[in-house]
Amino acid sequence: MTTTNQGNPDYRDSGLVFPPGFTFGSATASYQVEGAFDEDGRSPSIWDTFSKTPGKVWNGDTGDVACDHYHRLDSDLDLMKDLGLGAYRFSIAWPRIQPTASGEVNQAGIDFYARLVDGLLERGIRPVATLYHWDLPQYLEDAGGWAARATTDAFERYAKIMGAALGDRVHTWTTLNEPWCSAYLGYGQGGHAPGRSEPASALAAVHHLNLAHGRAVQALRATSSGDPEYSITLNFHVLRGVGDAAPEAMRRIDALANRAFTHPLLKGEYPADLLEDTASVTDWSFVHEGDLAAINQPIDVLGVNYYSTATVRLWDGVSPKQMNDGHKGTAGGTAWPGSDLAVEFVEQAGPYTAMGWNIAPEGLEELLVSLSAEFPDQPLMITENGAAFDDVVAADGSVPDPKRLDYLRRHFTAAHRAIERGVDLRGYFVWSLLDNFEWGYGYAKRFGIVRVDFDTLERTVKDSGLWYADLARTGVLPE
Ligand code: IFM
Repeated sequence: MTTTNQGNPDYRDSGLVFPPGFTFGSATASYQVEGAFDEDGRSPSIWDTFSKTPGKVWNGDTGDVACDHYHRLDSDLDLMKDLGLGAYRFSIAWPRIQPTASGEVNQAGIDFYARLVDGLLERGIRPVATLYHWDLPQYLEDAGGWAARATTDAFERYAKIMGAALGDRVHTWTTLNEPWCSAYLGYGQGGHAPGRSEPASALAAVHHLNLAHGRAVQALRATSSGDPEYSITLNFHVLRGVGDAAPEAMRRIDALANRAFTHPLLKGEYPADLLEDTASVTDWSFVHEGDLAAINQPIDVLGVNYYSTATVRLWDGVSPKQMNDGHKGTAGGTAWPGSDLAVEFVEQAGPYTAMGWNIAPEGLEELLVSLSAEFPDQPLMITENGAAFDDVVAADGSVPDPKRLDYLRRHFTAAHRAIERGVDLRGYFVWSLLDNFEWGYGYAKRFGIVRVDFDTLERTVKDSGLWYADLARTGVLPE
């Protein structure tokens, strides 16, 4: 690795050389891009239900059509090849695979993902498949969702099916994407599907998601006939604190948001302070004997999603603010209505992306270095990083997006600095390949390095996509 101008305080380096074999990929998720919501046997997920509930998603947008990726698979695969991607991270829609409560397998669903995986391999792109990126079959939510232990049994059965179907060809299995969001936004804060605001259910969901991961890794290992790698993707809170009690505020959120996942997954235990902090909400009796050993499976890579930092302050009892994932300058938070755990997420200094998230590449370097210090034998992979901005199409049809390009340059610089500091970072997936359905924000927020015109569904590679193609081909951070 060599650097030309390392040390630029703005993290705006160029000429940095990434290590040989470093993976340059891009990512999407099923509900955000596929569309074809009721085709070939797919049944509704919690996001179909949620997005069709008035007032839940901006503009009433849904994933019914999304990017129509389901019908445009071949041309999207060609696009990935043109961009020089080394790997593509996608997710599998569980309701396509097991559309009914009987659990019967829908072959048409398997066939779609087999075509996707084969199409990637034909083009020399490694398939990185996530089993769960938030589209829980609605029938499972009706039976209790992630607050119910039975959902982990169902997930294990689903993992077995996918291991047997694609485990000869998938390069990396990822069990879950961002279980923090599934548990806390879905069952605590309520801004994501299924939209429940039940603190005790959110903590039960944390445990059941952790358990589902451990069981799925074992199920995938037992059924995959190839030699895939195993992983999970977490979204970390890189914390700053304000006020006299800043260390305490940071400790509480670190326990809830970070260590509630890393410690059971990688150490086989829940942090004692997490159990103490949440004692008024739950007694954690949903943790059964043997669960922690089941959760603590060796994984080949830990997926790291990073967008921005979060600044917290202990609630002073005067101005309780419900934490949410759209508050200006925050990276999201955790709602604990009615509990004494309240920590406010306070506004941070800009600049901001169109999500209102602060741009802080140094937080990525800090996160990678701290994870590597705490888990020295655990290789890391950035499974999501990217930015939403309000793009403007130029008169010639091109999409100049200098702010996204600058954001990416600064975060790739941060990743490179972490590597130089000894972090075993294996690759980087830009979020996202395509503009897509951004959950509660519908189609209002564009994260793609490829623009999607949501009227015509036409794709246009943005300037950031052209820049990324250069990086992916050469392994050198371009000018
Ligand atoms: O679009 C999401 C993705 O589904 C999960 N991680 C964060 C992205 C941007 O909000």
